Amino acid sequence: MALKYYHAEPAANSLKSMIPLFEKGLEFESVYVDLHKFEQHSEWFIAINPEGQVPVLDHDGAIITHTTVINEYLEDVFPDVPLRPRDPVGAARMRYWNKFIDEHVMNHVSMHGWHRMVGVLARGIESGEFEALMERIPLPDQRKKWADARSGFSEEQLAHATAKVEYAIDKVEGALGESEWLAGDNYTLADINFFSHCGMFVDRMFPEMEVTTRAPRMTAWKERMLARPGVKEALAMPDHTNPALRTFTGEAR
Ligand SMILES: N[C@@H](CCC(=O)N[C@@H](CS)C(=O)NCC(=O)O)C(=O)O
Repeated sequence: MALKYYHAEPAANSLKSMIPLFEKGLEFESVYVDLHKFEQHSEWFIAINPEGQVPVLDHDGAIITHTTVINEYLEDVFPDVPLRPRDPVGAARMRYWNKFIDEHVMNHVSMHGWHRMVGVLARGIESGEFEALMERIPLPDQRKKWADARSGFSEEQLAHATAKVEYAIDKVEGALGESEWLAGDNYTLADINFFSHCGMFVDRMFPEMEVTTRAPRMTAWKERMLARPGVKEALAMPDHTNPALRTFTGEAR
């Protein structure tokens, strides 16, 4: 049994499938893909994932992509440490949250991240070289996202994304008034999903939202997440982000 995990920094999608690997105590070979050097669009990586995105799980040669799919796969193959409720209603609740986060949270937080970080990176690339890099991106939506990040997302796009993030925070805060974890009494893949894409850094990314006062239950939940052994191990993985691009507060450097 050999597991290989291709990933970038421990944040967002790369973190989301790394946490279950650690929670389940699985041994895996970590393969770092350097997004700053566009390795995700290089020939060797496209041969593994034709969509040119991380993360990717290789299990004995079977290639699994997309974090929610990877996490359910890990659950099916390695169920001993469960991160999905075993009863169908609990599993449905968890999947409801995963669908909500994948469709209504992830891309909106990501737009702000790209605006602040990838935009700076993309604007640092000479015209001509940038267009050549764009040609190597297999997914048309992703090509557009890179181009938008370079020119800067519009105020309207960013305001819409902010409203989606605020809606998600309030929804999560409400749910945590009903149960300790998002999908009920147990820590599940839904918590891991929301933490990786939003809960882990939303207070730093949007200080004007005053998240700690607006969402005290979510703030306490974040501490419970940070105390999880798998979360600790995943967050301790190397972070090669160029410090000049680590601008969660958005100041130009
Ligand atoms: N739906 C995919 C999204 C993967 C994704 O957006 N990965 C990002 C990193 S967080 C990526 O590879 N970005 C680089 C690029 O698209 O050029 C998943 O859940 O795995």
